[in-house]
Amino acid sequence: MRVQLNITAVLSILLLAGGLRAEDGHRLWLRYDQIQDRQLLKQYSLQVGEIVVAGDSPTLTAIRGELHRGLSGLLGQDMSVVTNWKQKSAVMVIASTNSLLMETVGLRQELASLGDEAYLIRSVTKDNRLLTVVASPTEAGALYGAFHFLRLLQTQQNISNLNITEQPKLQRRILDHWDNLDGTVERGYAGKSLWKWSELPGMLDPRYQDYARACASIGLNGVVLNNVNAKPEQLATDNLKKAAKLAEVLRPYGIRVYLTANFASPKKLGGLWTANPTDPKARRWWKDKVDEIYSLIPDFGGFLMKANSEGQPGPQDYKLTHADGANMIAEALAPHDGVVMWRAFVYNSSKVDKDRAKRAYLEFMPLDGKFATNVFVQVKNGPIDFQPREPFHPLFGALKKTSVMAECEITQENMGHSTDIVFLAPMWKELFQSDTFANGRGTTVMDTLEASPLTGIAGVSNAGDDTNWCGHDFAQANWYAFGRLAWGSNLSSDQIAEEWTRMTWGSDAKVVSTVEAMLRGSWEACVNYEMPLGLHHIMEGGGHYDPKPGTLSRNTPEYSGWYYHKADVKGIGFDRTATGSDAVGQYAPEVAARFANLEACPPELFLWFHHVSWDYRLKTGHTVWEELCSRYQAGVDYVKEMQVQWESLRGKVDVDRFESVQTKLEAQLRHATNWRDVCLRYFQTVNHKQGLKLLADETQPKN
Ligand code: GCV
Repeated sequence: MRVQLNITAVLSILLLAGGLRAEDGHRLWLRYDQIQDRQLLKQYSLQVGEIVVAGDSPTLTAIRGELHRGLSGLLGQDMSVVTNWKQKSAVMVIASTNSLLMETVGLRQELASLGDEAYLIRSVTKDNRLLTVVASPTEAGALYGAFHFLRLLQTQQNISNLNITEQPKLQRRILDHWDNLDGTVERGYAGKSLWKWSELPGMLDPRYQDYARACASIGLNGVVLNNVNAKPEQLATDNLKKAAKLAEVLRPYGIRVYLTANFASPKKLGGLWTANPTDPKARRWWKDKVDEIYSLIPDFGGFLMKANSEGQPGPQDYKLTHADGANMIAEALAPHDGVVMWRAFVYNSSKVDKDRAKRAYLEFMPLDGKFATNVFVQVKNGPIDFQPREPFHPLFGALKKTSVMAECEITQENMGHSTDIVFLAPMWKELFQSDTFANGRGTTVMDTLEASPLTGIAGVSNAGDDTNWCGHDFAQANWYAFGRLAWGSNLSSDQIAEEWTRMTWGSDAKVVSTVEAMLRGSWEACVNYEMPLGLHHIMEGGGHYDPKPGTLSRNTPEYSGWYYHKADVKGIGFDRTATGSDAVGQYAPEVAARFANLEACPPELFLWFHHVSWDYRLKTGHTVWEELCSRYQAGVDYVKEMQVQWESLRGKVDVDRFESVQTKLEAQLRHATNWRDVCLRYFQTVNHKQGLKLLADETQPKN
């Protein structure tokens, strides 16, 4: 034991001497370690000088605290924070259009033209002194600007001639937590819930503030605290007081709290005999409950609702529509400026729907224009359910008179949980850039979100109470990327990966290029080793981690692999063209034509839309069977390559995180190999094809 301690101590000293301190991932991308490049350090120190933040408010205190912490860490000296400019240079924060400081720097007009939460960062020379001005009409905008300025130093940018203006494209940028009151997290792979309901409201975990800092640093401004499979007790007064305490911690960081609500709450919590929206007592109950919430949380954002979906109660229980249900709740929220985010994630048993992908469109299109103005319809990225790859949801661009927000999944429910490295920025970019043709060519999904009367986006959080927040050090990149993209940033996936890497792992050139390279193709690799060529939903039904392509349940075919791939001796794939379910018919004609055409359909979505012979020859030159084999293999090979890449960083990143990632990569290889082997072997039992030379011998599917 004694020897062990000594070794640990020596190791720590060696690590520190080499500039690698022990790390546990807790600091996320806000590490603020001292800049190693001496010349840059000197230059930055001269340019930054001092920190000027005038005024007093919780948000200004947060800005002061963050700049002090960040700049002191990065510059390796205790940076002074003052209210008046004294030195040769300064970083000055202005958080209102009426500040005296703003007169000094002459930015009044420009600032007045900026929208809420927007900010600018300018290098200004005044009386031979250099100012870096971070200015916004709002305190929240100033906070985002302060984080942006810190990011410039963290990523080692030139800060001499700054002329930056930033404005979020979407108003509500929200993290949805599927957290339960008992501390469990549905589809959570990073420990238990961050919210310690049993300790609240008396005790406040310091991590709440760190969570708020992390979210604000990437521009997120809302959090749904609890699971969409909502317990009515979440709205009980005791729990609301706890939520109010969390709201207090998050508020200075520009983050509003939202809750999910169980539609049957008037009955189950309020003791009424019905939750029917036509019943005045039920309507009254919601009004009173909402008033109570606002008395505790004055800036409460509103409710997220999962209704008549996967067994949850809803207005259809009373033969009413989603609009009837949503509008009742919207009416209660309207006087307080709250919103309802009503989910479009609905599907029926296969007795009703031969293709569950069509259900949301069928139910929601007839309701277009019938929702109250403070209702969003929240639409998942694709028409099934957070599969590794899906085409964009046909409701994007189709709902013309309804506010639509997108729902993405950050937690890797179907992509290796917190075991696999899967960088999701490329998936979200693919979604946002998909052309809906809603108003002619070039109307992307992001365009439709921006054009919506209310605008917003939500991501299902991957954060839990694990020390490193996300279970896998690399999974933090998805939280980061989601925030950056939700803001509406035009950065490429590579640029986001680079930012995150520099902030999280340091700026050593080899580390940056290697981590970036690993991230770059990791999503495509996961698609390949799990469900390539448009295959989907062939995972096992409980944990959604392992493959289970071969099932066909009599009672619930929609939960069986076969329902989705329909493989038989002749062919494979789900025919969603006019000869099949005609799900393509739910897209704009130009999109439908592309998806429906065998030649034009992107190979990545081929088996999503088409049932073809195993011998059908794709544009790649391979038959479908050959292409499947080669893609499964490519996915596995990518993981092997990541192992080699990671190994090359031994000694260049801290030991703890190095080893943790290394162990996870070993598990990822087992996971990927298992998917490849189980799926190919199963398909081979169906098509009786010979194993292919394309696969290495040890992995060749056997007859
Ligand atoms: C919160 C999928 C998940 C469920 C999730 C549901 C939803 O079906 O497996 O865990 O429930 O989506 O989004 O409501």
